[in-house]
Formats: sequence, structure tokens, C-alpha cells
Amino acid sequence: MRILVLGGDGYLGWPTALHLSALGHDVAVNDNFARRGYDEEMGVESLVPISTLEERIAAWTEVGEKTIKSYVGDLCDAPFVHEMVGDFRPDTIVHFGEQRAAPYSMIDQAHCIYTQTNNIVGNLNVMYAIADIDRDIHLVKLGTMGEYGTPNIDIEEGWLEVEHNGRKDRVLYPKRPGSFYHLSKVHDSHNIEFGCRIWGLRATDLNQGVVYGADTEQTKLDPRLATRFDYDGVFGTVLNRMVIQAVLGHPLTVYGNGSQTRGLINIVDTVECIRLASEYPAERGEFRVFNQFTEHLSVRQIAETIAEEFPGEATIEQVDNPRVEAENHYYNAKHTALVDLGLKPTLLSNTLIDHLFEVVERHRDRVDLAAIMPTVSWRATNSELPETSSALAQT
Ligand code: NAD
Ligand code: USQ
Repeated sequence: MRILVLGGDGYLGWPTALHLSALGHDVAVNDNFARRGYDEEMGVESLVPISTLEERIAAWTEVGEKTIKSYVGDLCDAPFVHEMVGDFRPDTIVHFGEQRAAPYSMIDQAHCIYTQTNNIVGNLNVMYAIADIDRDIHLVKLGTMGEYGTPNIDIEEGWLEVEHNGRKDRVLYPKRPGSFYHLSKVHDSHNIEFGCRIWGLRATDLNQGVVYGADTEQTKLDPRLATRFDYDGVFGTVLNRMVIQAVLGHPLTVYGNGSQTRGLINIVDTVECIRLASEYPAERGEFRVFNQFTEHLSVRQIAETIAEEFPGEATIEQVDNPRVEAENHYYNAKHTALVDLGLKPTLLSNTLIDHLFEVVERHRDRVDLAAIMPTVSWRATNSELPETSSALAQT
């Protein structure tokens, strides 16, 4: 199968490209290196050193004896996206290429607008390219469990059967996300579902939980194949951050009372879920939604699990929650569709945590302790606007 991986230089896109290529698929990657740019903007770096995309691809040709084609460019550039899709003619497009940090989207108005524009416009360009070039191309789109928020009812896989005033319908599951980033994914989902209805696109929206882990079978083969591993207060995700905090003797930062619950998935399962979704495509006109996580834990349970497993002393600190999010909430989210397709879940274990401790230990001198505490508040707007808008000045 010919598979084009958008965002193929990122934490998940690169290991996915390797996994699909190792299994014999013909893979190409796209990226505009925005993620490397955010590092420069924030003054931080991945804990694990990462090679350039060019070096990664050359290393894979050497180690994996496979070729991966690359298309460097911005998904917000519509002619570029058309040209790329027309040139590679994929059977499947796996779309990871978006700004993915909730705190980054909440820094200020400019970062909110950048996130939503980048994500929504890029995704629309991909949809239009598919609709114009070949409507049989299967779009496998990375969404997020955070699209649903934490409703007081069970979370289904994308769709909800409702009965209202004696009538029944199947509707998109109502969304109540918790950041402008998570909202961008909701807008993408609605746009894609519409594309399936009007153009007969085939799409799988993968509502993925929080990913943890440092490597996959292929990224371990050579240091040049390593993927990024973030720990800072803006891009680091909760479990990865807490592992680093334990190793560095920094208190594990539980936001609020830590009762907020999230779906989690190991990176080795992420790449396998993408394979399954690609090899078993949605039907023409179908908007298929899978909840892509393997277990759920509260933030406090994550912290306690890591603290217990750490061989030295690890303390847990309750930090004022910088986010506006529910604590002590109901959480029961379905996640059977990928298991039905053949996923064998890799659950959080002491072996996995010990391996992460080793990875962090190897690179501990690269950590900037000043980047660990959260700096972005959901309550502030931080907008820098001209003193008087031109419309107001005329009145
Ligand atoms: P990442 O930031 O490491 O990778 C995203 C890649 O997309 C980056 O390399 C970036 O440069 C590229 N990109 C961004 N905008 C682009 C544009 N306009 N044109 C071309 N390339 C662009 O993020 P990740 O952790 O690998 O996440 C990948 C996807 O999975 C995201 O869509 C994210 O929302 C989703 N996801 C991630 C997690 C997680 O825990 N990491 C969980 C659920 C869902
Ligand atoms: N949290 C802490 N302490 C920390 C960091 C986070 O308690 O040091 C808490 C947060 O308050 C939140 C939870 O942990 O309740 C998850 O936060 P996170 O930063 O790990 O994850 P999130 O912001 O939700 O975003 C990440 C990815 C995003 C993806 C999402 C999946 O960055 O791309 O979409 O996980 S989900 O959470 O299912 O929406």
C-alpha cells in the first residue's frame, strides 16, 4: 500500500513511517518542521537528541534497507498539497501534521489563532486534494480523546444513538473540549464528516489518548532513528514528564487534586493502530471513528505508579491547576474497535517504566530544569492588540 504520512518528522509521525515501511508499505513523509521551530521559540529541546529528517531517512536506507520519500512543505499551502498528493498518489494519507500542544494554543491570542488556522486550514487542504485527485484515498486523521471532554455519560466511539421526543437518530457525539487546540480537532472532525457526506470521502478519525514512551522496534535500531521526547511544561505530556521529573529528583507535578482521568496509549500501540486503520480502510462515504487508547488512569494514579516504581525517592507535589478542567468527574470511554481489528494492547508495566527511566538517565544532562514547571494559564488571555481598532477610531 502507498502511504503518505503528514507530520512525518514528529514524535509519532516518524516512528509510524518507519513501522509502515518496515512492514513493506511504500511510504512517503511530509513535514514543514514547524515543531522544530516551536522548540527554538520556547528555548527547549527534545530530551533524546534527534537527527534531521534527511539524516533519518538516510539512516533508514542504511539500517532498514528501505526508501522513504520526503516532501518538505506546509499543509497550509494548497498548491503544494495538491502537487504532493498528485505526485505520490497514495492509497492512504495518515495525517499527524498539526500543532498538538494544548498549552501552546492557550499562550495568547496569536498562538490560539495560529493553532486553529494551521490545523483547520491544513486539514481542509488535504480534504480538497483528496476530493480533486482521487476520492478513493483513505484519510486516517489523528484526532484526540480530548475532543469529548469529560461528559457525565459514557463516551462512545464517535457516534451517539439518541432518542428525543419519541424520535431516534444517530448523531456525532457531542463535544466539550478543554483547549483551543482540542477545539481545532473538533472542527477538523466536523469538516471531515461533512466531506464524507458531500464528496463520498472515506475517513477514519482516530481519537487518541495521551501517548507515552520513547521508542518503537525501529527507532531503537540506531540513534539516528530516534524520535523526539518532550518534557517541558508546554509540549511534554503527563507520563513522559513525570518519568523525567522522578529521575531528576524534581517533585512530580500533579495539577489540581489529580483526580482528572485520561486515556493513555504506548507509542508502540500508536504505530500499530495506524497500521490497522490503514490496512482495514473505511468504506467510501464512511466517517469512521475509533477511540485510540488502551487504558485510563487518573493523573494522581500515574504519579503514584511512577513514584512507586522509581528506585530512589520520588515526591509528588500538588500544583495549582493552570488549566480549567474538571476534576472528580465520571469517565467511561469505549475503546473496542481497534481491539476488534486485532490490536494487542501494551499496558503500562514496571518493565516499560524502568525502560523509560533508563532512557532519561542516558540523556539527563540535556534537561533544562527551568522548563519543567507549567507557565501557561488557561485563565489569562495575554492579548497584544493595537490600542484602538480602526473601526472604533472612526466612531
Ligand atoms: P509533533 O508536534 O511531534 O508532530 C507533528 C508534526 O507535524 C511536526 O513534525 C510538525 O512540524 C508537523 N506540522 C505541523 N504543522 C504542519 C504543517 N502546517 N505542515 C506540515 N507539517 C506540519 O506531534 P505528535 O505528538 O507526533 O502528534 C501527532 C498528531 O497526533 C497530532 O495531530 C496530535 O494532535 C495527535 N495526538 C498526539 C498525542 C500525543 O500524546 N503526542 C495524543 C493524541 C493525539
Ligand atoms: N497534567 C498534570 N501534570 C503535568 C502535566 C499534565 O497533572 O505535569 C495533567 C493535565 O492537567 C491534564 C492531563 O495531565 O489533565 C493530561 O495533560 P497532557 O499535557 O499530558 O495532555 P493534553 O494536554 O491533553 O494533550 C496531550 C497531547 C495532545 C493530545 C492529548 C490526548 O499533547 O496532542 O491530543 O494528549 S487527550 O488528552 O486524550 O486529549
